Amino acid sequence: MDQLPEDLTTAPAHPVSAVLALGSNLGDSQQILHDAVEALRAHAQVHVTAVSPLAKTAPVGGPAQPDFLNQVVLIDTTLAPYELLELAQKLEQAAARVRDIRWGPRTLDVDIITYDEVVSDHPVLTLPHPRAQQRAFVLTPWAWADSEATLNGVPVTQLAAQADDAATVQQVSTRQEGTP
Ligand code: PH2
Ligand code: MG
Ligand code: MG
Repeated sequence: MDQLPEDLTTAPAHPVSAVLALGSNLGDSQQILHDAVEALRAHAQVHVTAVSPLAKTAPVGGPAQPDFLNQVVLIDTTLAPYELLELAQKLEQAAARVRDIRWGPRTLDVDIITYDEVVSDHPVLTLPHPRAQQRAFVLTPWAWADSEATLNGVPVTQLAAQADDAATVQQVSTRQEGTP
């Protein structure tokens, strides 16, 4: 962790806000996302402030693969950016994620979309997430969770509408709220 720039390893003195994007298209995706959100809620240095509805989304990039369930979670945290990345990877491992094909199917992907105002071009953690701006599977559930959100100064609602995959994103009701 020594070689990482200080802005990725410095824990904030006061909680800062961050945006996480979750995705799953292998296994019981709804349960996997639910468990990941519960693990975030249980973490002493994470305060979950909003959880988006689930989005059913067509896969973007990679090989032919099943549709995804995507969800965005807003948090306040006292973890440093790199510590938050480690937590994201721990959640992925807990979901028995096997890293094989880039952009291929996965039980759980947890990406940090933004962390406070931090801008990083470090290959270990690029902030804001370099592809979020083009991805309705991130932007649309983010806008559902926070209709006022902006990314790089642009309203997330506007970016979501412009994204190539916008038409594939459908809100799904959860098992708890759902009918039989
Ligand atoms: N994640 C990717 C690549 N493509 N497509 C959808 N719909 N949802 C994702 O979460 C997703 C993707 C790489 O992480
Ligand atoms: Mg991803
Ligand atoms: Mg990822």
